[in-house]
Amino acid sequence: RGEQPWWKTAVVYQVYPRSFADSDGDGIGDLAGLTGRLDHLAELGVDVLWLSPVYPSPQHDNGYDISDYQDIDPVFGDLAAFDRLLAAVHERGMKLVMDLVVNHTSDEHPWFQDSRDPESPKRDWYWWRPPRDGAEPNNWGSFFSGPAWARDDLSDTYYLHLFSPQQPDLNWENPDLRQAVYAMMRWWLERGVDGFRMDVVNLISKDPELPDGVLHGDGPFGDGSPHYVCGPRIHDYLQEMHREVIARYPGRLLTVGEMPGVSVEEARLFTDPRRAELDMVFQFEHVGLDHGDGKFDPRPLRLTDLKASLGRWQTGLADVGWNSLYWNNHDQPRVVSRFGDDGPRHRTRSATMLATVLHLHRGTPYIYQGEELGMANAPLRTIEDFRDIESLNHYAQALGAGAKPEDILPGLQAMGRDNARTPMQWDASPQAGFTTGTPWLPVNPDHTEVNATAARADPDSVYHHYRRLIALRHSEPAVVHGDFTMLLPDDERIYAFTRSFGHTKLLVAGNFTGETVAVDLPDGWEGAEVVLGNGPSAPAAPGRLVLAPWEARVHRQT
Ligand code: ISL
Repeated sequence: RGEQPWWKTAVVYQVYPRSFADSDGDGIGDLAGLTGRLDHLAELGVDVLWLSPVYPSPQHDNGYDISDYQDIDPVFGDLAAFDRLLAAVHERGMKLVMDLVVNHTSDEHPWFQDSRDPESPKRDWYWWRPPRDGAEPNNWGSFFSGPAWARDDLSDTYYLHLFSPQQPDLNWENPDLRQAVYAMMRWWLERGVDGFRMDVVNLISKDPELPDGVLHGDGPFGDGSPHYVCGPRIHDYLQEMHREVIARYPGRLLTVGEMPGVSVEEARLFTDPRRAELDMVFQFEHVGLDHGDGKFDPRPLRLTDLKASLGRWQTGLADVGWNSLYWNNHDQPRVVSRFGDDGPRHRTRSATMLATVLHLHRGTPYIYQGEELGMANAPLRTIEDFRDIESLNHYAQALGAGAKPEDILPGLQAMGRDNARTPMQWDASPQAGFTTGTPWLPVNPDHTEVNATAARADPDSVYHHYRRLIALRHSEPAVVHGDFTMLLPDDERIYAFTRSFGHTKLLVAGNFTGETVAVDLPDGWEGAEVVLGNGPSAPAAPGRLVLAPWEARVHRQT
């Protein structure tokens, strides 16, 4: 197979710095806190730390609204603290990947402040348009409720914001803007960082005509996505970025583009090494399968849909490209609450089953902080419990449209992003060892039982299972390189597949229910060795694959 890129055998761990570890008691996590907890990552065995944004920011979207790309927000520390973190990561043989948020800046970024002046050379760095009939220039809605346009009184024109009004979209049509972004990326790489996770990077190319979107349902907004999701010049921009930045550091970096709405066909183009764009993308299909009419209208997941979706991505990126594998990030509800069972009886079993199934797919797995402990959704009761701009805006908009709180809250409780953002649970002490002060978002009361200290002491914990999964990936080439074949596509209870590499074959099976389930054992697997399981197995039966509630097993033949 020749020389393979290092990131194919790697496991990435995402840190949401606000919620990871607070060293100074202000209730907000920081770089010194994270540096003090790096052994947790090293002992887990992960290879890469992806750090969510730590740049100066008004924090309207917890740092995804950046007002200075080349500094650290004082709430997290300073550049010296960053350099200490980076050195400590490298000392442990790990790499550090930064979040790159260049679809938009904060409205407080000097670029945007300059751009407000119609005569400024930076005017064209953002999307300014005159009013149409005294109102918004087109009918697009924003991701965070309301129109995608805000009016600036200074020039009586509108600017585009696909997210909040405090996150104006950058105009990538402008070559000077692109060069400024590349220079900034090189500055971080010279400082020693090892790559970038690129926020909504498939939205950076817009059709400059900015045509109206098609209206659907009874909402006021048109769907602008055909005009900015994987827009007309997206591949040009990413190839240019690769030439100007990434190619200068051959073999060293990891790049992953976050891409809502990306298709398998497009992902093949983005991740084909011969095209020199990105190493991998985050796609969203599998985390949209339990959405009804929008993400805040949840419906139960059908396991057959999950298998069809992930199976299609496995096949689609088998010969060219590479998958990224994730259940969780800072925008998604906790997977044990979502696709597993977070009750006391099944939490460990279902969390470890979900981990096993995901990590045995072909691709690079991403673990979101606390996932390795089986952390669950937050007990968010009233709207006062929410902090996230997306949830608060959705609530206000739905109330305004006449909905009642009791109709809006269940969707927010199930899907709201604050579920993922409660503080990391280090121990059973009152603030879970996260802070000595008052945390910005309350710690989950279940931390008395679900925490890193307890998990380390228990060989059967979710934590030790993740550790074993990572070790298996590092020692068994079939996990990294093996071909993927889905089994039982029509079964609603068991997720099963094989991986084969040379003479080695793995059979992976996970029970997605709270009952014992038996299916026919595929030919040739009778009596095969179990290389990894998540607890006591159901009694075996000849010719049958029997799985206890939420059981997962990896069998191997050589
Ligand atoms: O959760 C979502 C809204 O319904 C997603 O669509 C999410 O907004 C989208 O995946 C983009 O996410 C990224 O960019 C946002 C930021 O708020 C998210 O935290 C970030 O991951 C804007 O920068």
